[in-house]
Amino acid sequence: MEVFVTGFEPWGEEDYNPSGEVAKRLDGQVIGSARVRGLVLPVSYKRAKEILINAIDAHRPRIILGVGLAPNTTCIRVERVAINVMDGGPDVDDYKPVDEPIDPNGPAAYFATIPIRRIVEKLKENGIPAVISNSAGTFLCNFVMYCALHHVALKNYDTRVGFIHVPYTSQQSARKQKTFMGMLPPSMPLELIEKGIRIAVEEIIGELEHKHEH
Ligand code: PCA
Repeated sequence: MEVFVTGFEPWGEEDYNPSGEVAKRLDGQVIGSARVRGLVLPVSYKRAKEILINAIDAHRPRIILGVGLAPNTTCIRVERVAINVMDGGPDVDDYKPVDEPIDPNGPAAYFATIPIRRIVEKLKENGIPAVISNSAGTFLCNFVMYCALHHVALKNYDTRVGFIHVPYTSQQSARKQKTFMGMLPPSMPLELIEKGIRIAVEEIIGELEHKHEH
């Protein structure tokens, strides 16, 4: 089976995006019975959607795991839900939607179709701080998660979709000038972020294969 791991390019004030780095690192890797295709998306509503949907139709992945950077977040956040709202920007094409629906005919929200609680537990067992998050925001990360869930629903594809927010890398935090309460922002080594995403993919595959056996 094929697994998409998507990440993002840098945008705005962020000159480095760990999510895109992880997608690049995992591209071509084999995890269990799956081969990973890493996609690095631009932080552009229009272009990210086109690239993502074309890739889904071309490759019909069994799993799509989106990854994005959440600046100033303290740990890995496994997202529960994507909402039909665009309310953040500007993106890199200078588009700044306010309270716009992603699809006026789409449902208000979709739940992730990956085992979010099992992933969080597994990450913590491996010493990686992680929580379930009940909001992926209203910018590109929520958008990509919604677009993927909406597209596979419309096309009736048998594809699991989820999204994970990651913190700054340690090196990225060490480069920051601005301090928050006199400190640098929370961070995680890139290797640990990558390991966390691998574990999430393993859990999703594990659940699918377990389902198959019964
Ligand atoms: N994080 C942003 C968009 C791109 C990224 O990596 C977000 O959380 O929406």
